Amino acid sequence: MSDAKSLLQELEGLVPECEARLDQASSLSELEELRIEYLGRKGRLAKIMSGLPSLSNEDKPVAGKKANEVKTALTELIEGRQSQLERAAITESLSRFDPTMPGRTPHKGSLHPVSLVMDEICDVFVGLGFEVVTGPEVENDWYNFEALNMPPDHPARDMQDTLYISESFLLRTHTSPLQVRSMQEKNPPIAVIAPGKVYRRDSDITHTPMFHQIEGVLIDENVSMADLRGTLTAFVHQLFGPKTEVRFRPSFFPFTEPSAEVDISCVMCGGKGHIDGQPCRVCKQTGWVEILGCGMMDPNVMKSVDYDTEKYSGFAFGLGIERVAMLKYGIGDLRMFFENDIRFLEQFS
Ligand code: 2NM
Repeated sequence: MSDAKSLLQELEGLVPECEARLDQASSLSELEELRIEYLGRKGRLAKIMSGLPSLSNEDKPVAGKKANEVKTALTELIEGRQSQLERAAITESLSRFDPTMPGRTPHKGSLHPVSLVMDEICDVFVGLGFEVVTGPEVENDWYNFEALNMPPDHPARDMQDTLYISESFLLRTHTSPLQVRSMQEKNPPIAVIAPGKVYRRDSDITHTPMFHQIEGVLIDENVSMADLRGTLTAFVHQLFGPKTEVRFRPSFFPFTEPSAEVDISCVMCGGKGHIDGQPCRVCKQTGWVEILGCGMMDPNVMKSVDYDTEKYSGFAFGLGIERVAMLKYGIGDLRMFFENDIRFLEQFS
């Protein structure tokens, strides 16, 4: 049977002994070594406590209680020293911090010019009371063609080379299917714009198989060509400045009748056709550039969504984002948008 008294003495001795050695631990790793020496699984405390089973039954709980007290005291001592060392490390590193050193500017990304122009155009139409709608890029024949006055045998389907996914699914060739969906969901008055990616089987220096469009539609009682003209003129003036001239030329689209194309005075030469005596390459000396297509909704489109063509009329329009972005930023080559050259993209931050 071990001597309870000597075990208790040994236990009590641990605390002042450890305390005396704390100052020698001048780093966190040295302190960790000290912790292991005293509190580790094979440490001093554990070693003393291995004598516990041979104590008498009265002495065991006394020694157990003492052991716990010693363990708490040692832990507190070590943790106290630990926060002391940590604070010292922070103070030390701050003393080496030079607040007068120039900072390193983090690299900041920028929005793609197509996104910038898309956002800007949406903002203008939202300001005019339109709602922005988005939807699937994979469509079926009915939404992409049939509902838009292009039945299966319609020659207008040749106007766009469609990318088919299967017999009945295709990649939308314009964002008009979104307007058809909006019209199905809501009765007039309705004013929506649909921005998004569109796909056509076309690829050369002025065409990419994927590009971006915004199309819009407004339907109410007594909507006229004058409303169309006023709305699109307001839009052009906000996007290109109030001095920009606007002209409407007769054109054709399957979903509108009558239809028109809108030209604006050339943003490069101001409509003069030349710059410093040199011919303007943006408008090819005509003084005008085309920016969008539009027209009054064909009653057949309204019928496909069960709108009352006696009561309602409307206008619709569509434009290509890349084209507008080229005009706005003076970008000469469509391919720039798709190359992701950081030197090009950085210029739009
Ligand atoms: C254009 C030109 C003219 C158009 C028509 C529709 C819809 F879905 F409402 F019928 N959306 N966009 C439209 C009309 C688009 O793009 C040159």
